[in-house]
Amino acid sequence: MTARAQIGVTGLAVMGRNLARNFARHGYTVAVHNRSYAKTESLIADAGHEGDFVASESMADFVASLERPRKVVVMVKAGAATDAVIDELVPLLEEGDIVVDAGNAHFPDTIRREEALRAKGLHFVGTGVSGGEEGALNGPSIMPGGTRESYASLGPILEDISAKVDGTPCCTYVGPDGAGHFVKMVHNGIEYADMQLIAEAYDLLKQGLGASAAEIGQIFADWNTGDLESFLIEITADVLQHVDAATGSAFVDIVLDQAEQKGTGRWTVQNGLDLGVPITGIAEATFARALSGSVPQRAAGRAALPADAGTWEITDRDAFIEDVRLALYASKVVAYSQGFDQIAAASAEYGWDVDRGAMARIWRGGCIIRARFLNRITEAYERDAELPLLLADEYFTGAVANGLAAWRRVVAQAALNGVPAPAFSSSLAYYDGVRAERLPAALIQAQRDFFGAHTYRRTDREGTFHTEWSGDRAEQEA
Ligand code: NBP
Repeated sequence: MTARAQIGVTGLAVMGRNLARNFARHGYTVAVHNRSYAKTESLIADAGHEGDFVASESMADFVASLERPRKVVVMVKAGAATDAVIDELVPLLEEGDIVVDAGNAHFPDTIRREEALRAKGLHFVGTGVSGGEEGALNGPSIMPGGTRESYASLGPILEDISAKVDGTPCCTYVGPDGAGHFVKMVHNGIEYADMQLIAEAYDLLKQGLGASAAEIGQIFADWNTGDLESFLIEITADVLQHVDAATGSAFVDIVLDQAEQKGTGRWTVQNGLDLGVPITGIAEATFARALSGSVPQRAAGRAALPADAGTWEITDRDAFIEDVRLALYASKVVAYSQGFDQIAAASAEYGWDVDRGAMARIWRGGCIIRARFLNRITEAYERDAELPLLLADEYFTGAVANGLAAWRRVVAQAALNGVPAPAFSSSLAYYDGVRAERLPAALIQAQRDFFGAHTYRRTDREGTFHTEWSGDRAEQEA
């Protein structure tokens, strides 16, 4: 077996197959392998003419077909399958070789695997890949972690096959060990929030205006020509205008209203809790999916709970649509601001030094949350790389202030008319919380000191204090 392939892909289901084709279409000689050989044969039969593939049935032949230092992309089911493949690969590799896990691994697994492979002299590059099968084929957004040394040889190849926006690749070095998979996880969490906000906007337009799916689809299509322009708004317009062939109804009206998830939203929320970062937009979106799937609870609620709500009285249709648009934009800014806070907190906690502006830049193309708006985020971090709150950047402060009154009206109308808008309303609550001069957290600290002697700090002098609540109520310095 001549070692002539520049890169290898093992795991040739939809994602791996398309990534391998993408490498080949860019002129790389690609070694390909899959546990069951049928997928390898099918790739060669269907796409072999697209470039130079070297197919191997065994892992040993696959490894032997790669130039050194070997670059092996593992694209299998996240979890035990990834460990099984790594265990099979590692004895066949030599010092300096690079293993790239491009699946959706949970970042603590990536930290563990990177440490184990580093001890054997191998590079382990946990890499986020977004864009689904279409992105994998035509240019995804790629978020590689691992060592800078590995990026020197691997990075140019990944940049080459990534999406490009204004000639700039949607791929850059993210940071050590688990940083790439962490950033991909937050990307997916933000995707949850973005989708939930769009769904709430749709519901408000539907209930408020009594508009049909197709009419709302047209509203989204109009919005996609402005600040909200994004892949998710574009596909929403498309989905809402799609008609079910079997019934002739709007497609969205025949889909069961129970949203599913694969777990990256849940991981993002769990990590937000671990780090103490209030990612309320992502959390509400994740819980909204959970509520939608709570079948017995919804049946009981539907049967027993009165609405006691008002009825919509919209006199100016265009003004209401504009209010919902502004509320959607402002809530979206909050969700992204929170997600970028989480990246900053994790970067500090795990020592990653992630450049947030660069993350916004590589999400502009290829991935599910690609949007015009991300340019604004990159610009904000270019103005101040240490920006403590994205919302407080001058552009976003202005953009949100412009829609603030509309945002309040929409959230109030949703509450008054009994329409659930958890992500809209919690985003507004976050906005009001983060800008508040003083929060009722003071009372919580007092309560904690009362029942648990947890102590408190004072506004007028330094130190930590405790009041003898059950005694003479004298204050002591703790
Ligand atoms: P799947 O997640 O469905 O995994 C199927 C692949 O894993 C097949 O190649 C299968 O081999 C292999 N595999 C399994 Br399962 N167990 C194995 C084991 N013990 N040893 C060796 N190989 C094993 O494929 P996918 O949908 O292409 O996704 C691949 C990765 O990319 C996943 O981590 C996914 O989360 C991630 N991802 C997917 C998307 C997407 O849109 N689908 C987007 C972004 C990231 P076999 O053919 O022999 O069964």
